[in-house]
Amino acid sequence: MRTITLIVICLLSIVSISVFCSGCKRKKTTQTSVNPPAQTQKNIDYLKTETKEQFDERMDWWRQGRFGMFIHWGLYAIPEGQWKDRTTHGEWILTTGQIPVAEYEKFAPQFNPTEFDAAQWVKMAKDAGMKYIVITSKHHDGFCLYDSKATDYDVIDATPFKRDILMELTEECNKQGIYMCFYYSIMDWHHPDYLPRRNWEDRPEDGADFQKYIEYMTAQVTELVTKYNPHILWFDGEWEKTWSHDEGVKLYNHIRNLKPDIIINNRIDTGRGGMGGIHDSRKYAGDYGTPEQEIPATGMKGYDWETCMTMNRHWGWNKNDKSFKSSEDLIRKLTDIASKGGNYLLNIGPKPDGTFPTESIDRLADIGRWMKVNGESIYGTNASVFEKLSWGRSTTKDNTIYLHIFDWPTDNKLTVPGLITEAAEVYPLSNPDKKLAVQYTDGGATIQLPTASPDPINTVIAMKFKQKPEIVKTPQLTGKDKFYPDCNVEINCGSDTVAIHYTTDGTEPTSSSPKYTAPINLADTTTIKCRAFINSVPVTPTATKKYTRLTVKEPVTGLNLIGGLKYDIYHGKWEKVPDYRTLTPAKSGIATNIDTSVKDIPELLSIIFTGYITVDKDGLYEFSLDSDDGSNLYIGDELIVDNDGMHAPVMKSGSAALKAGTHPIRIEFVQGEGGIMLDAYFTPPGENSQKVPPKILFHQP
Ligand code: FHN
Repeated sequence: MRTITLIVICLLSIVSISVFCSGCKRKKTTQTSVNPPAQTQKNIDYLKTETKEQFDERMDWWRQGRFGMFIHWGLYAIPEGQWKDRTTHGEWILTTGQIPVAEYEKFAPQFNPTEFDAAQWVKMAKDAGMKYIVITSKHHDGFCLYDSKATDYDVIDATPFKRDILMELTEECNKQGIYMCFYYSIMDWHHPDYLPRRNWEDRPEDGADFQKYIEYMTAQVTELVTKYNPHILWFDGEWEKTWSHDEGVKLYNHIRNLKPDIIINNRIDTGRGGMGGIHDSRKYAGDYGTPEQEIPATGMKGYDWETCMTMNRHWGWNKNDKSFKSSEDLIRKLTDIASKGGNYLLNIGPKPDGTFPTESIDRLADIGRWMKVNGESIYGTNASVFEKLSWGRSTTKDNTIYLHIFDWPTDNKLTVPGLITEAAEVYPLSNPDKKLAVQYTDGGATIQLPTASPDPINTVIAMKFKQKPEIVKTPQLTGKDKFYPDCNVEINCGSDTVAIHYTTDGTEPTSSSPKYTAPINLADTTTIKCRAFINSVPVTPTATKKYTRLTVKEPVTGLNLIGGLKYDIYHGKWEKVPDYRTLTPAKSGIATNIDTSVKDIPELLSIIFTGYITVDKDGLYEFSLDSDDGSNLYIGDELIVDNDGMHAPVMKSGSAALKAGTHPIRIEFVQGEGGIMLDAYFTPPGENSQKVPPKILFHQP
């Protein structure tokens, strides 16, 4: 009898370890979520109330830091990228390997990274010159690298390791002066209430309640913030249709009310705009843009942004992936990003034993050696003041310009185009005592470099000025390229001390052409060419811009109008707006707003809105469509906004010249699979951009 009892007890204990009920922790609580922290929960809408000064103060340490370590670590490290006969998996292996959740859970008892050493990890980040660490607290697989009260699918309850990895890292970061930050995935392939399911898996959707999942996620985010006090919450996995802009805003404010100075990336909301990292036309929640595996060609003017990037091809550990970027490539990418005003979040995928890949360790050490000498040319810098430098990049800080030389000039003479202010001193950061000679000519400077490059990867030269240096740039012409009835054009080249000469007949400007002294008024279609001169010597390329005066559209009269636009919905799968004249609508009616609220199915449809718009004054109207997927806007038969095709949320605009009165309008929308969104904005003459209000939309009965 005794033996049988013992066997039964052992069996029961094995069963209880291998089957995880997310949302409850057998040993500690029967609740599906933690109690909210016992504190007065304020309810401030930070998106509406935070001032620019407050925002700048909150972002300052991050802007100073410029460089961080990303860490993707979890159960997905156990298979090391291999599942059955495929060896190219990474952190997505549950999905890319189509591993049933119950099967995937078996990795948990194998997770025992005995070599994990928080002090060593943090020191490697610090020695590499990194100022913050963002680690996956929970990736898409739902497994938590910390002691969560909301689930037993975590490192304490589900693995033999039983140590709170995030707490050990947090304590070590606090000790070594590194900002500890957490990645958290909204998408959760493990939690029974998360939707949608993977289309290949066998777990039923019946009974799943996404609102319950939101409560679970909110509880986890709350415990992460209140127990570990992270400096950033780095959200991800926001792109599936069950997550919404409204939920993103709500969660953003919830977190800010818990910890007002925390920074939150833009993937908490739905404004990421794909891998480009930011949807720059509408205020979404989130403090900075998150381009991934790419560096925006000209940065993101007016936005904070951070490029996250792998060292090889995988975020999570893959033992077969040896395609690590070189240290030179990584240092130059860091420089390129900083020269465009961004941060660099460089990823490590630790091994199952808790060590970093050797290749990563070597690159961190190389980067650290470069940063030790040149870090001041990265930390707290702003984007380059130059348009393009053939030999490298530039960063700026206060009255210092840093020149990052990738390609050493064969004659050892470095041309700095457009610089017309003399520097007080010029020297290599690797040898500040070695002052360099500079020659200043019209519209530029030439630095006499040493005969050999001190650092072939990137030698940094500092140019220190007594006052803000003046840089002459190719003249910029203001104003939209379409106008009505007239427009004023301003020209700027970054300096008030040089002459800009221009023409309006399409000919090349010379020093004898009219000098720009005040805005140029245009009443007809005109091409302006302009160029900067010093002592009659041209010092910039010529800038050209054509301004087109639109033909004004006369209103239609004699109509019997009723409020609202007619709409027709067509079902089908298209890559662009279909030719709906050949189709039969599945549903028709009258719409008050131009949006997708009339939809009768969630995806694979097209909606056509037709009717009239009534405007109260003559002038130029800019229309914009913000949509996921495609959309077009016509006034009469003219296509004004072309935002067609399958894409993440993106806004496109166009202009029309309208006389006061009523004009025919048509909006076409097409939706593939996934996220769905349509908003229409317009900017009447002399007003700000605003949603097209229902009161100016009509149809004929
Ligand atoms: O799906 C994730 C991916 O696994 C990884 O975490 C990257 C890192 O930014 N984010 C998502 C893909 O955009």
